[in-house]
Amino acid sequence: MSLTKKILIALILGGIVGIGFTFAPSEVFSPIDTYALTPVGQIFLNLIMMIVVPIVFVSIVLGTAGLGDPTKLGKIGLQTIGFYLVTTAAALVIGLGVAYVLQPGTEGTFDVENANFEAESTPPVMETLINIIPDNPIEALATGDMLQIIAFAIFIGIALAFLGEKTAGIYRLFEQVNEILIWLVNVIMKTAPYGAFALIASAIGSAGLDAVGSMAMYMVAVVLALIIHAAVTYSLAIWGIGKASPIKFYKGFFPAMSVGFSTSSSSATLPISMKTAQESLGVKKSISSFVQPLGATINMDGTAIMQAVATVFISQVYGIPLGFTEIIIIILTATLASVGTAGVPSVGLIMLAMVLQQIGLPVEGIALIIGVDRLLDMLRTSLNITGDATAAYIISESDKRKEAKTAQSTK
Ligand code: DAS
Repeated sequence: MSLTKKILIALILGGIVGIGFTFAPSEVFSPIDTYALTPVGQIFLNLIMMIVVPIVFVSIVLGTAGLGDPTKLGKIGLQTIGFYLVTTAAALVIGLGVAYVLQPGTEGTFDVENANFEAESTPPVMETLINIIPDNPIEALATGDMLQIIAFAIFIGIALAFLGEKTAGIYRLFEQVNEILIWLVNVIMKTAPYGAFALIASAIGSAGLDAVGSMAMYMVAVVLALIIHAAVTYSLAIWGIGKASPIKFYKGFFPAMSVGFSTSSSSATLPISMKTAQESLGVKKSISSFVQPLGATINMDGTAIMQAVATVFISQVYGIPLGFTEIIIIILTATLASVGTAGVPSVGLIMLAMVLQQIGLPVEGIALIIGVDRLLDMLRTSLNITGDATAAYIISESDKRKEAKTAQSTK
């Protein structure tokens, strides 16, 4: 049986077990969760997190050096960031549109009296952009500061491209380290079904279904917007620019989406996302190694959708109307907010606090959605990494067409 099927079965079984646990007394669920589900899930998460920093660093060094001509790096970089900004803005518009149509905050009763939420502070966007250049790359690697790791790796890759033969040995060393890391990804992926089962059973069992009650419309709005974005925005890009079948793309990328769903972490899923994009979708290694790590950090369309729906939901619950100016501020803030945050579980809530503060909505409104956020985080993380893979796929396909045209014209 293929790994994809094993993960799918694990997710379905885990979901059923998790729902079963919501009806069991906590004396039954807690020990099973504490001594079985959580440890198994955390070990799986740690195993894939263990190789994230080395694989991102090595992949980007090789990806940048592999692009060879630095002007090509500039072109790929501009195409990548352009695609990310456009799709994130589209995601926000879809999220806002669905929220205004469904009006999730006008149905049901919400306990605003006791709502309280301590927002973690996030650095101002300008500070984040300046700090992309690391003043201590070893510290960046040690602390897992993804944007700084990416910047440092790009500099090393450009140097390798310029130095060519002089540093051929170093380039070969990076290639061999990459082989080791890919071998480790393959081994770790064999544990994915067990990790996926444990993570989803624990998440659903802990969240409980009672939290879903009054939040049903909010959840429906988020899930509907996520589906529309995947079915329309990405499919149009895959079909229109990638000249390929979106169905084939999603079938090929499903294993990575299922790991993103299980882990709720774009960063943790990155090794599998890149492996799947390269092996199942035929994305060029040099482009995948550059576009996907960058996307795992700065491109989070699923998160943007949650933020758009949550902002409208909270404005409706508190009876604070949003004008056109506020809508523009939401789109700008949410697009920029995702630049500086790594793809880890529930990071979207921290960024949501930034958006709410910008437009003067009560940050404690986040307390209303936190109960169901873990479940939605699984879905939106799957979408986040799919957006990164879509960018890598269409840029790789257009690059292949350009190379074929050049080869044709030189004949
Ligand atoms: N879990 C985040 C990610 O890894 C997304 C989020 O929190 O919204 O992409």
